Amino acid sequence: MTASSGALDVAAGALWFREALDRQAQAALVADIRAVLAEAPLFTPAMPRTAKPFSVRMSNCGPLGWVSDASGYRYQTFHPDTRRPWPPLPAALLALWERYSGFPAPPEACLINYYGPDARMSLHQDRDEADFTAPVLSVSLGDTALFRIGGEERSGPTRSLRLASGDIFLLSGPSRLAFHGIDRILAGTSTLLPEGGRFNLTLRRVTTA
Ligand SMILES: O=C(O)CCC(=O)C(=O)O
Ligand SMILES: [Mn+2]
Repeated sequence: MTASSGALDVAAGALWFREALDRQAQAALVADIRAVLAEAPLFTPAMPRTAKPFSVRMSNCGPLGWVSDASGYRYQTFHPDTRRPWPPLPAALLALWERYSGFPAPPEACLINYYGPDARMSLHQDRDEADFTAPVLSVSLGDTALFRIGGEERSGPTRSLRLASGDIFLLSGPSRLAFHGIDRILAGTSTLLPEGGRFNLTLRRVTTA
């Protein structure tokens, strides 16, 4: 298949694959993520300079992981608390990248976000990577999220989408640097996670291929 077959074109290069993963595939991914988190527990990132804590908790797998603390945003090879290397990328995530990314080189990082019922993520661009020709591939698991997406200008128009469990979203091409964020989580909309809330996984290239 081509990268865009079956996708809803939200904007040029912003591709929404609704219900890409069935319940069994979602549950298998959750098991993979729980195994990662047993080695690399969720941590609470903080804003650069102000050190204000994020409402989203995070971890990573793959050779590199994204972290944020008072000294800034960056990718690094190890967990900020345990100092141990990030666990490897599960095979199922590598397979999703191969199927949906349209990019020849494998992902180097998977950022794992966990949103409790009150977590949100303000409007931002993903721009800590060296190569914007590679897409960012996002997988949603658990409660539905109100996702906001605009263009390359922070002040430009935005639209709001409901990302549900099993949806895949690709920020690629002209939308690779689109502003986006999570306004809120719709608690109780999924039974996938017994504890409630939402995992979002984003697969990224970090270096130039
Ligand atoms: O949770 C989401 O769907 C988006 C996450 C995101 O934008 C990020 O981690 O950079
Ligand atoms: Mn992002």
